[in-house]
Amino acid sequence: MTIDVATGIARILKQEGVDWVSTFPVCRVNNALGREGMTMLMLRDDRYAVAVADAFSRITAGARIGVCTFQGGVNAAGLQYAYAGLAQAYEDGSPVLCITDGVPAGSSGNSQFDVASSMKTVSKWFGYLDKPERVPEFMRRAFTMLRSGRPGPVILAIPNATATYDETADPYRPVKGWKSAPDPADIRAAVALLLEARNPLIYAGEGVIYAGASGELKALAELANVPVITTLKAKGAFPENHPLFVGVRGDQVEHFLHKSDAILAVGSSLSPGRFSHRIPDAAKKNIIHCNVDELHINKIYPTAQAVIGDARMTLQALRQEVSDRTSGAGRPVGTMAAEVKAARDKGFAKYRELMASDEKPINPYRVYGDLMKVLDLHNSFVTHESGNTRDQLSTVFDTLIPRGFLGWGNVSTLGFSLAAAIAAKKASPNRATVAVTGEAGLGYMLGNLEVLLREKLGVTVAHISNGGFAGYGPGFWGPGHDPFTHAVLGPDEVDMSKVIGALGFHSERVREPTEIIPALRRALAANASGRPAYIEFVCCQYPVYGQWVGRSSE
Ligand SMILES: Cc1ncc(C[n+]2csc(CCOP(=O)(O)OP(=O)(O)O)c2C)c(N)n1
Ligand SMILES: [Mg+2]
Repeated sequence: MTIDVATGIARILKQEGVDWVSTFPVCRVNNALGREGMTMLMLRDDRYAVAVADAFSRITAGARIGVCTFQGGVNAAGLQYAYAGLAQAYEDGSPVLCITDGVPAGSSGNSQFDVASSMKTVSKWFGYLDKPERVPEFMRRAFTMLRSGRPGPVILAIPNATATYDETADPYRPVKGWKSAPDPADIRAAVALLLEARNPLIYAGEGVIYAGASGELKALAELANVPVITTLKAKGAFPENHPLFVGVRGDQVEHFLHKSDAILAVGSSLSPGRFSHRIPDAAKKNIIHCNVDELHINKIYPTAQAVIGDARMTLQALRQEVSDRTSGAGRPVGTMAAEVKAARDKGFAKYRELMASDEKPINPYRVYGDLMKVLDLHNSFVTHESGNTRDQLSTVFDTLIPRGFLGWGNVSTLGFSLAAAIAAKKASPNRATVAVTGEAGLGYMLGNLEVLLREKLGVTVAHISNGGFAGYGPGFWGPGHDPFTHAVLGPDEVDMSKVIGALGFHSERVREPTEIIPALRRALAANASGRPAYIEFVCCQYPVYGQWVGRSSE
């Protein structure tokens, strides 16, 4: 059977379990995708097309691969605009499949912008389909990379979507994805270091979520009786009401990081970026680094013991070894849980007060505290924006299930929260879904709000409206950090609830702390019938939150 390239791609995507594709037009594979019955989720810009698919891969932990298409080729306007989304997906290691038009044969070198070299810097693989009959080969290779090893985006450029090939010559079989188990000798050495440590600490990264290893993480932590911190991107990998959970950031995290003499890092690159901790006195600690990718070993800090392999198999093997060495008893329980509780109580004291605050304008922590009261934390999705909402929520928001909260952003590209919320609704349509944003994030998402109405996506956008760009405090405000690039029109000048209400959202503006819970309930009720909601919480400027250890505030 002779078919065209675009139809071949559409059929293979269906074989791979893909039933919708996010897009911004034009891309020459789109019509075939539509003809083959693929649901096309059309966003309002190319960056969002990438970000929604990217977020879908993150939220489903790669179990369902997000796929997007956007314009490329000689007129690569879409691709150039999508670059921000691609760079973020690459930075955060998200297994998203991106399909774009390729520069046709005979047209290379015509434009100023070099597609191939730019795409190579933001992808695990950039494949240029130079012959139509290579469709099955390229798709096989793409899905192998998307489902194996360290996650990252794959970009396929299709220079001629209507060229034909024989579909029966190389029949496509779906790709499973492969994992590797760690070397048993490394497991033994790692557990020896762990058991001889006086103050070990588990540092869990997003690899735990991608490996579906939250249960194994909990089992190891409990048997070895080791406290746990998670990275921003792994928030929720460990239940945050567990007696061994220390936090993502805050004074208690600082305390345990400083105190530790061994760090068991699992599924984290341990890269001290803009939104993660440094390991204090790293040279004096034994760092046991469990990772799927050898490129992270000895990357920043000296690795005392590496364990390379899948996080789930690694955690299973570590737990078994701890059990074998301790005749099933694990490390003595001692007072660890009490110590964690005391440190958390101390670290949280001021935030707990703020979460009950009656002050006006509303303290943002009151919104977060009330949000936790309204949501079923076992069946909801919350995400943050770049700026104070990230820093505050990652300090206090209790996450009880993996991906009940999506932390994101090794670099944090404003506007991603709405894309994440759209993807969360696609992944779990019955889950209450809330994106918490400041005004900068809101500005980036305004154009895409129509998508929620058109697609009947019951998402709530909760706006912490404080009339200024805060960003990276402390001291960002007014005469503080960036005095000339701070103030924007705030709630006294513009009523955003009217603006967004006129679009068709259920919208409210809340000034009274006592109105937060009723307003959230009304928004979630509107969401349940497929209507998106926007609530503007008129808040004070309050740049207070847990710090990243070892990073001076800028
Ligand atoms: C694409 C992009 N450009 C610039 C930044 C830098 N940045 C981080 S937060 C921020 C302003 C945030 O202000 P707002 O949304 O009002 O949040 P607030 O902190 O006030 O709650 C800026 C400009 C970014 N994160 N992403
Ligand atoms: Mg603001």
